[in-house]
Amino acid sequence: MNAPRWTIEHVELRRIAMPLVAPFRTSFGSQTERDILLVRVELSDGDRGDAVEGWGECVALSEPSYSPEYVDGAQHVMIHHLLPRLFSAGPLEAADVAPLLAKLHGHPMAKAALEMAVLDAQLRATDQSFAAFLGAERTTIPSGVSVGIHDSTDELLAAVQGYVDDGYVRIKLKIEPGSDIEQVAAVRDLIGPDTPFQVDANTAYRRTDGAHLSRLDEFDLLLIEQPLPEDDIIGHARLAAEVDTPICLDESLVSAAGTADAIELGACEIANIKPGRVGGYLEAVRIHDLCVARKIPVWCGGMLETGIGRAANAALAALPGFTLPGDISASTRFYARDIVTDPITITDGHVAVPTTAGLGFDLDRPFLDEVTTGRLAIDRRGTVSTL
Ligand code: SMG
Ligand code: MG
Repeated sequence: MNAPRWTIEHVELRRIAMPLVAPFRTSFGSQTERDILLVRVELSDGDRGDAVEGWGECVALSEPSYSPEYVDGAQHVMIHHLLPRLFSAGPLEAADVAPLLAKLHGHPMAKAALEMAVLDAQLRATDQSFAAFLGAERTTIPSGVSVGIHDSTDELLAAVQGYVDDGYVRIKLKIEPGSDIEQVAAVRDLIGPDTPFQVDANTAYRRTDGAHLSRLDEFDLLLIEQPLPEDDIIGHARLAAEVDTPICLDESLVSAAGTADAIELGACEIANIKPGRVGGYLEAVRIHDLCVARKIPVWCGGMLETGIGRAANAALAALPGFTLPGDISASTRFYARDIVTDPITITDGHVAVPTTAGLGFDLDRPFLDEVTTGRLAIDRRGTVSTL
């Protein structure tokens, strides 16, 4: 193995505002636009001297409602804690980022975005696609869509019909107490018995809801995602014993070690892998590998990413253990226009795995500038300046 040879010369943190095509409601709140933090790094290569650019996307939401992170906090921890460690580390590569930041607790989404930017730059510099780097051989992946909670069943069914018409091969429905059994029955009736269908509660239920959630068993769902609070691993294990539909964890899985424990305890029959939630794509691969070894099916989750994050997710989801369709819907599912020139599209219900060098996207720079709400530059001495 060659010694790592990249030096982070310069970092830019860019905030963009991306309106959603329609509000997206979950059990924890409604999103109408995304305030997204992008990371741009410039790496220099001691041998050649040319700087190479890479981009990462931080998946933290504007409020700490999905997980403890939020976008202002992610930006703060990057500037004041994470970046100083990376700048002072000397030559590195993407695999070094997580270990260099490991002594700082938490903040997986902020850490993941930094690792992602270094990875993108490194792959571009070595002219390698992310899929090739991962050893992923599939060239297309099945595309699932996540459908929010709607005010009425009629509106919900109209939305689901639209996604079925778009060709999505799997429907995921957000649920919460009071918007679950009846809506699931109506959607199952609409899409018929053969369309893969699953639900996501985003922690909205309690341990005592086992009998209620068992009522979902008759609808032949692929899984129930994160019914209980994220720290309630034993509760999920009990629910998994009580309910026939497999229990899948999302919010609860924040590391490979924790995932292994949840599986051992019987709390995680299926795993949703989200690189941001677990601290980066490389940890996501470790979780994939351990799930394959334990025969736990995995699928790739989504955080309403732009074309940057979605491209990387599509490559990750091409690994062989991703046997269930992920939340890798077309860019137009959430955004009228994306910040890349090659946004994710679906053909016959599938997404093409990117093959270009880097994470697999090409920025639409004029549009990126249009949606930019702020830019900060951070140099190797830690000086922050507004651009
Ligand atoms: O990116 O297609 C997407 C959204 C998938 O439902 C989705 N994500 O809990 O899995 C989840 C949610 C988290 C974000 S909700 C704002
Ligand atoms: Mg989820």
